[in-house]
Amino acid sequence: MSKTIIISNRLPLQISIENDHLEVTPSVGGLATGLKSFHKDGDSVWIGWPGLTEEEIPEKLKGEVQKKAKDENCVAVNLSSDEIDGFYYGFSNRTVWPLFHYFMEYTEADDTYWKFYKQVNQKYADEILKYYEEGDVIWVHDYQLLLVPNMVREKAPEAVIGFFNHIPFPSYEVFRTLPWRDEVLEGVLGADLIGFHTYDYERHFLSSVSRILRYQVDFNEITLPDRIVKVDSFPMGIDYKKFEQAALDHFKNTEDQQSELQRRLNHHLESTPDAKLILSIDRLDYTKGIALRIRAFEYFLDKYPEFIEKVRLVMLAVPSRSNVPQYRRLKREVDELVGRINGKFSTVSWTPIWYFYRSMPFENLIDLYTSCGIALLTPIRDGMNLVAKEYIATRTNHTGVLILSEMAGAAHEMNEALIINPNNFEQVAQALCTAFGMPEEEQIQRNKMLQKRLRRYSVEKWANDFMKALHATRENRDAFKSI
Ligand code: GDG
Repeated sequence: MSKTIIISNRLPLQISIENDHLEVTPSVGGLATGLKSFHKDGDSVWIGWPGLTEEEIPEKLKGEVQKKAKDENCVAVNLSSDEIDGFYYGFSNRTVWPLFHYFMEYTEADDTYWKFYKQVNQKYADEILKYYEEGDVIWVHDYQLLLVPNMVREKAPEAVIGFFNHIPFPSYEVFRTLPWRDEVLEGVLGADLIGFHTYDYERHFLSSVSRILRYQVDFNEITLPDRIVKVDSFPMGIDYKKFEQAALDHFKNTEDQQSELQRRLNHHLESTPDAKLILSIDRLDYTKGIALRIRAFEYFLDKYPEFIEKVRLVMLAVPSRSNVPQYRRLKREVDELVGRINGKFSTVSWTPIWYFYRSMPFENLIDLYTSCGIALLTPIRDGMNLVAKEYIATRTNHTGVLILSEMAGAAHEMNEALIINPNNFEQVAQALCTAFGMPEEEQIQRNKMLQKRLRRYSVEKWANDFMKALHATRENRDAFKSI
């Protein structure tokens, strides 16, 4: 029977060593969270890195890692610490990530990183080929594996291969600056179907293909000498029911079943009339606009001091890529900003920002989503932003206001949110005032519309739509051959 082979840089599980034995925990992050339910329900194998380098795994536990992965229908790719440095922290996160998010000043062009990127992409491709059988469908994910589709195609020309890019694809003027632009485009074009979150990213990709490689592009099809490649947008959804149910269960908790975090959140809400909590959740990443958000919050408190002691920004920043200098600098900047603003506005009974620099268990995430009447998500660039969708899914009484940056892919589908430009502090402050004053009926009306859409375009539908379109390319290929 044919199966789906999913490939992403990281597995949906993270393996670590605790007291000489292996611990398995779920991975945090958009892709893992989104695809997990698709993987769980279907006949698929997931290939990726489990989170430990070859050097970190003691000899006697090596077989055990593969076994733990296999229990979850996963295959662990072995990577050395040099490979992780050059491929992951290097080319993926110092070259592609900043460039694709328009941070050109952070983008490094380093031959060694590129060499590792090719080497590791080949490792993933070889791993796929070990498991690939005729009739299988291969689904490659994200910017760390841009060369994999063509590497697989070279050895398995008949394979049906899909590629999905979870981050933005930049405009041609930005993409063209990459020294290895031809190789990267040719790598992705090994796929039969290439998917993006939005039409804009799709358009940017097509324009780069036509202007750099000079292939013929008709609407959303690229004609290669031997094949046609289809490009389309598939906005990724969430496991709506899971978030909705978690929120419903959360409200059933009796007081002694509540988490310490929930009790603290309740305390703030109960101790001040008209109090509101403003939530933000992101990986600590310069693309997420965390520092801008804190500055905009300062602007808001300066301009509208009547909100002092009434409002609190609850900010969860999940540690990420701390081996990359810009992330370490951002951590310092955020620490300083939070300290300065808390110092500036705090009163004896109140601090304006609650800042958590850690990853929280899912239950606490639900505590935050359900307790905060406003969510303020201000990325400078974001492929989609699943947090925005999760926040709306957990608002089971339909109240709450989402303030969302227009630079997030999610803004295209979430018109009922208050859409802002994160660089415009005045606009952010106005949106916060609007959110505070928004009548409950209006909140309910907006959220019901958002919820209806999110429920329909769930992650399951996203994966099925992509898969359906990928299967259809097989038929198109046969038609192309018969011309
Ligand atoms: C990339 C793209 C695109 C966060 N903190 C915790 C936690 N999370 C979960 C959230 C959410 C996910 O992580 C974050 O997803 P995002 O989409 O917001 O962001 P990225 O990680 O940057 O994801 C992004 C995505 O891929 C999918 O294509 O939307 O644009 O950058 O699901 O719930 N989960 C837990 N504890 C935390 O502390 N358990």
